[in-house]
Amino acid sequence: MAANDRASGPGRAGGSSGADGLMRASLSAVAPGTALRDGLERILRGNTGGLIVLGMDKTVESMCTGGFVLDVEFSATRLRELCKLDGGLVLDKDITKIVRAGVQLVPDASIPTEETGTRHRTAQRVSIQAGFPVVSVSQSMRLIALYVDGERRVLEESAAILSRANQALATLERYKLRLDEVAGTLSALEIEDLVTVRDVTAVAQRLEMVRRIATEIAEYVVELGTDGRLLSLQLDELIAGVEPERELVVRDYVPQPTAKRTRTVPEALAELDSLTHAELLELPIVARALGYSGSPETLDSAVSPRGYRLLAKVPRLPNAIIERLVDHFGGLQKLLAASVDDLQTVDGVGEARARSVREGLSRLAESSILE
Ligand code: 3AT
Ligand code: 3AT
Ligand code: MN
Repeated sequence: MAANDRASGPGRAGGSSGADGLMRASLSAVAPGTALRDGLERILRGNTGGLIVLGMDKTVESMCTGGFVLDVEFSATRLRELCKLDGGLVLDKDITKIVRAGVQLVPDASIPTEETGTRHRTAQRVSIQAGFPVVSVSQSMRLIALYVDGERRVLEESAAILSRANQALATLERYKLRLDEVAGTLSALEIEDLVTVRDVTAVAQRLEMVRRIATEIAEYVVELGTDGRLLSLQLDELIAGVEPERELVVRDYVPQPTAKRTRTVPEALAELDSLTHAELLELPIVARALGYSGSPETLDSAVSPRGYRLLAKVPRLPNAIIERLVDHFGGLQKLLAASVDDLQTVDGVGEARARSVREGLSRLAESSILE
């Protein structure tokens, strides 16, 4: 039996959607540590082949001819034994049962496929026609391939994936150091009210770069299954707080709407997300994504933060209160100048909280200047 009999059908994965989401969910279903992957490796070692459809419905049913109708619990060893039969196997979409074995699959022959070999041509076509992932284990080429909606991914050995993932992790570490630097500079400039669009843009740019390389590593983590546990821990540690920080920077600096241009926080976040890699390297383009005019002079113009990002660093301050403080004072400088009494005029801020905000901001001011 598999070391880890986790049944994790692609149909189950939540969160992501669309074709990418299905590919990710399917990669996760065949990742090391799953019973399915264990079964596939057994087929490979046994030097037989396999054609396995990961889901059953009317469409799949109509493609099945011959073979046997089964209703047995899925296990790696059963998968391997049943693949000794000629023909394909059909599992339920949660990979808990084997429902057909030894079937000849007859997908629509008009569906284009660039594969050669009847097994792989069939796998690709079935994945398109049925919409379920299909796995082929090639006997002649000794490899496992996953087909999702016609797209083919060869499953690699963990060692190969890990070596690429570790390179990406080293890059992430470098990016993160640089991000911490520019974010620290921004805090110091905010305290002294000396921020320019350039400083903000540099932080937004670095946040985006960190986020992108982290997404890449997260995909390796999915593909690695249980072999990616350490990688996953390292990733989580490196990117803790990055996603909230990104939103806080945008909330602090998205320009006030004017007649000429308006940009909401979600719009700015989406714009940043949609920049190409080349665009991300150009500060004026990043500034434009944030909602500023993209002209080179804009980069040197002065801006002031609303205060969300620094208030978020004050311990135990609920979001609702942060919101009210920013609404009431309208900017970080006014907040920094506010006395305990001034702070108390805000709804929901009593004396104790006013003191803790006052102290929190003073501490931030001191530590930022020291940097
Ligand atoms: P053997 O008695 O093992 O030769 P079989 O009926 O068990 O015949 P297999 O399923 O093992 O056949 O298939 C063997 C090869 O026959 C695989 C493929 O290259 C070829 N083949 C089977 N069906 C087709 C088809 N519809 N069109 C082209 N080639 C086919
Ligand atoms: P290998 O790389 O040789 O494993 P292939 O694409 O060359 O795959 P073959 O034509 O050699 O495939 O066929 C190998 C086996 O694949 C034969 C049969 O057991 C299975 N197979 C091929 N086509 C189908 C199909 N339409 N439905 C079920 N099983 C199939
Ligand atoms: Mn062959």
